[in-house]
Amino acid sequence: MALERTLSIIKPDAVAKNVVGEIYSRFEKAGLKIVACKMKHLSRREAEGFYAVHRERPFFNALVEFMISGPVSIQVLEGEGAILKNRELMGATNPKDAAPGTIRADFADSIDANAVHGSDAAETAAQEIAYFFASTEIFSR
Ligand code: IDP
Repeated sequence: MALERTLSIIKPDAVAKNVVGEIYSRFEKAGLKIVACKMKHLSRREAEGFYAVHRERPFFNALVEFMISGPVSIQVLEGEGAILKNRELMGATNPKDAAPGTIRADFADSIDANAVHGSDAAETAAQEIAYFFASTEIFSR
């Protein structure tokens, strides 16, 4: 498996629940290394730009409102097969469908407030990482 990087966001609901460290710990225990991180309160423009692919979806406005409702923790995770590994740790988009022991099963309240974001493919990972981090802010091994 290839060494990959993926973008992870701990969303406002999980930051408010004070489980940032618990979620970081799950990444590290799964062999993912946090090679960049920052906390940020997204502007409307930043959230709309990040989720531009969903602009035509009925939930777009609610998603943006939620993402700007409080600070988020944004990180780059690096490791073998990091993109899929992070998606497995996260669990299904709707926490009702998320497998037991996944981040969303344990910490998400609803499909809107679902605790975490993770890139879904290599191309989107590269775009999403560049959206939030300069290359000088990423500290690889
Ligand atoms: P993902 O976060 O699991 O990759 P996406 O389909 O990319 O899921 O959707 C992005 C985000 O938009 C989801 O995490 C969720 O917060 C929100 N979302 C997706 N589908 C719905 C929906 O049907 N209703 C409300 N919010 C949704």
